[in-house]
Amino acid sequence: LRTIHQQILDAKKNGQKLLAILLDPDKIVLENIDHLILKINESPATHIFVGGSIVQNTILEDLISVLKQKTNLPVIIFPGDPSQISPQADAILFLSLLSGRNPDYLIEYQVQAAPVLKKMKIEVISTGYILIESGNETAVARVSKTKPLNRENFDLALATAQAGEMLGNKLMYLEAGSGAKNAVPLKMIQLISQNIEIPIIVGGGIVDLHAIQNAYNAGADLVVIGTAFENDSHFFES
Ligand code: 1GP
Repeated sequence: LRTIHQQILDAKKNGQKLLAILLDPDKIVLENIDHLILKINESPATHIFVGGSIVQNTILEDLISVLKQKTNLPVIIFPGDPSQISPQADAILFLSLLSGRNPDYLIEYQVQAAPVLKKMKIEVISTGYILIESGNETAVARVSKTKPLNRENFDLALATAQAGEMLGNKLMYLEAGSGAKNAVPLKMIQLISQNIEIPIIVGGGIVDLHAIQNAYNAGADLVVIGTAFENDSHFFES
């Protein structure tokens, strides 16, 4: 059985682009989940990400178990903090917030999570997480108390991504933040994708199908759609 990481590498090698729908357990009403699942199953999504900056309720477990029962897509935890771990998920993005200088999000939470993850069968995927200034304050910046990278400082963004790759990150996530006014600049995606080997995830503020395609053309291997699908479950039909 191929790991999810291996599947992402294979997709990149074969030029197949990937798409994740991000579900924030805090915003899901489980009673309405059947309709949502129908729409996910009709969509071109290849992965489901589950997580959020602040997940206050305990429906993470319930949500993942429904998703595992009713879709065939791999469910990957995209955690905001170490409380967002579930053995039912297929994998977890083991994030380090490389753009910030808050030690909690660089290593402390990883230290807390490691022994918990070690006891589970879950696949752990080391992922560099780079937050790019988006024109509005997003939850990631607020909750992590870190400053995003300047969206015009391409050299710094590239150096950050390369440092993450050298540290052994298996994926690099370029993030504008959920509900970002401006998505990650296409030229930045292009520069980074041409200068690192590992697959690139891009998300935050991508609100139409055209923008998804542009991100792919710039070099994104996997695009994440959260808010746009949350606001309109018919998003992928237009
Ligand atoms: C946020 O990248 C994801 O972490 C998705 O962002 O909600 O803006 O699609 P949106």
